[in-house]
Amino acid sequence: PQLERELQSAIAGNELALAYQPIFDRDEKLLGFEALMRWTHPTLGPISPARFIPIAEESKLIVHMGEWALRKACRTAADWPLPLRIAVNLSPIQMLQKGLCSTVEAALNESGLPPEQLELEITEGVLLQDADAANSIIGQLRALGVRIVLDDFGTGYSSLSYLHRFQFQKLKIDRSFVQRLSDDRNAQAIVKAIISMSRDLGIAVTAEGVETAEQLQQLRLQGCDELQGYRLGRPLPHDETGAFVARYG
Ligand code: G
Ligand code: G
Ligand code: NA
Ligand code: MN
Repeated sequence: PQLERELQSAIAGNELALAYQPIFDRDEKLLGFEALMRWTHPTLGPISPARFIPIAEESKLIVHMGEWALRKACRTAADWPLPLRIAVNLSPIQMLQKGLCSTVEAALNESGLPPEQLELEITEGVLLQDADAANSIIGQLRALGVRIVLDDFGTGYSSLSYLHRFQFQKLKIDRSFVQRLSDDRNAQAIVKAIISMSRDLGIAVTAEGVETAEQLQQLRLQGCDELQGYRLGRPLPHDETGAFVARYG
């Protein structure tokens, strides 16, 4: 309750920020960034998203925070000197909130960011919660021209049937599989199967949480389209993204 109250004033108090983690293709060409929310409390210092996102979701503050993040991320990406993509996370609550499409449309219009440069990352929770509503929202968002990405794939209950039932353009292999790649044959088999199935379905695949050269090499060999993780780049503060784009883009 304490943190919840303080989170309420965090946006107005300029305590929220976005960090930007680079995403590369197999040849290490920069494709874009994922926007990740950060909260620096005035006295407690940085508070991990693992702690404040759940509070924000329970209190529905995430709707307001998520809208702020979306607009901020679009404005940032529109200013980069190259047409790179920006991926923004949507919480299930935000996803099912009335007005999401107009919020997305407004963020695109006011920033001037072309819709094809915006990716929205959703998690499977929302698909389980209300599949029909989620499907209709995905359709509306796609009609705006943005891409829909299924995040954290392979965890939870995600079933293969989701992939043709809902119209994702990309899925992200959860980092728990990526991290087990070097010593776990089951993880290797799962990652290989996800990549090959995605290829057959015409869906792009990103591996997240790539931390070692060995993981990177395996994922490349298996034909994973996009790569993200500490090995390739840590989340950067807003003010460093411009120079990063100029240097690596
Ligand atoms: O940033 P970090 O690596 O610690 O992220 C922790 C968790 O918080 C991840 O599950 C991530 O998806 C989530 N997260 C980070 N930024 C956002 C955001 O802007 N919106 C939502 N809904 N979740 C976010
Ligand atoms: O849930 P989501 O996939 O959006 O989570 C992204 C989170 O993963 C962020 O908190 C980000 O800081 C974190 N992250 C990004 N790259 C790596 C990595 O290579 N290793 C680990 N352990 N976490 C990472
Ligand atoms: Na994500
Ligand atoms: Mn993820």
